[in-house]
Amino acid sequence: MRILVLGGDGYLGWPTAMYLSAHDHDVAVLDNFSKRGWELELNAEPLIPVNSLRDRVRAWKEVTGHQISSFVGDLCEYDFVRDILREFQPDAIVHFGEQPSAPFSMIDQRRCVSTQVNNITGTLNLLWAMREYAPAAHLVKLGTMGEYGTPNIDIEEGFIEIEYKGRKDLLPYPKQPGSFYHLSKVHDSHNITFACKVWKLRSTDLHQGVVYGVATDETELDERLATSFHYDEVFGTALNRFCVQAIAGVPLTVYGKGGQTRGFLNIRDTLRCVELSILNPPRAGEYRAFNQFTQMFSVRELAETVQHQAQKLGFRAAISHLPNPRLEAEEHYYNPRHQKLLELGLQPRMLSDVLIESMLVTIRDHAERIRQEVILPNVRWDGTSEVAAKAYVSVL
Ligand code: NAD
Ligand code: USQ
Repeated sequence: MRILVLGGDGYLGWPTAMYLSAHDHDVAVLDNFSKRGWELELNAEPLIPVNSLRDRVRAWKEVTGHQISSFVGDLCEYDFVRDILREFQPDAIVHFGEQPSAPFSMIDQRRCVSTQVNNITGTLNLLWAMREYAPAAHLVKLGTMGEYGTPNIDIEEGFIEIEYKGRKDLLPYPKQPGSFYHLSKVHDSHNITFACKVWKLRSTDLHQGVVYGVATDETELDERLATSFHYDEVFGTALNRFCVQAIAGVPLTVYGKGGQTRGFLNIRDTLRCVELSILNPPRAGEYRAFNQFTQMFSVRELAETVQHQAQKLGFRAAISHLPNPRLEAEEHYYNPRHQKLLELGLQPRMLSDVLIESMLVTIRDHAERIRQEVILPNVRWDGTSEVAAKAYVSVL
């Protein structure tokens, strides 16, 4: 199949592009390197050095013989998006190309607005370009479990059957997102649903949980193929951060009570879920949602698991309960369904001692690059993070 991976320079986009290319698909990546700009702006570089996209594409060809094409440009430029779809004629489009961080969207007015403008405009441009030049293509869109929030009832996969005053309907599951970033995904979901309805496009909205992991089969082929692994407070996610903190000797940063429970998955399962979605497309006009995670943990449990493993390697890995910079429930009911990808054949890789140990060992190999000043949280959900944002900029 011809597959276009948007955001193909990112943490998930680059490994996905390699994985699909290794599985004999004709793959192109698109990116505008905005993430590399945000990293500079916040002085938060990935732990493992990341080569330029051009060098990674070249190394991939050298190592495997497979070609990945690359397009450099902004999804917010409509003419660019339209030209690429007209030229590449994808069968499937995997859309990772958005600003992915909740804390980034909460730093200040500028980052909030730019997150929503970037994410929503890019996706709308894509939908219009698909309508014009690739109406049969399958849009596999990366959304988030965070669209649902943490309601006190079970979470369904996208839709819930409701009986009200004697009548029944299957309706979109209520959304209670927890940041302006998560809200951008809700807006995307609504726009995609509508475009599928009116233009008979087809889309799978992957409501993905928090991803962890530093390596995939393909990144392990050659160090030049490494992906962008973050541990800073803005772009790093919980388990990845805890592993780096354990190695750095920084007490693991559990926010508040740590009872916040989320769905998690290994980065290798992200790739497989995307592949399964592509191989089993929806019909024309169909918008469907899959909840994409394999296990649930509270933040406290995760920290204790990392602590246990790190101590076996001789690291103390204390745990600290910091005042929570976010506004979120710290103890709550959480029971989301996640059957649809399992029904398509997903065989989850569970978080194991061996897996955490291998992450810790990889991180230990790069320990000299860990910068402690980017670890502690400064971004606050109450809108008072401006000082922190200015402090970041003054570092430049
Ligand atoms: P990432 O920032 O590493 O990758 C996103 C890529 O998109 C970056 O390379 C960036 O330069 C590019 N991009 C952003 N805006 C663009 C634009 N307007 N035009 C062209 N390229 C643009 O993020 P990631 O962690 O790989 O996440 C990928 C996607 O998956 C995001 O949409 C994110 O919201 C979603 N997601 C991530 C996780 C996770 O834990 N990492 C979990 C759930 C969902
Ligand atoms: N948390 C801590 N300590 C930390 C970091 C996080 O306690 O050092 C807590 C947060 O308060 C939150 C939970 O861990 O309750 C998850 O936070 P996170 O930073 O790991 O993940 P989140 O901000 O939710 O965002 C990440 C990705 C995003 C994706 C989302 C999936 O960055 O792209 O959409 O996970 S989900 O969480 O299911 O919405």
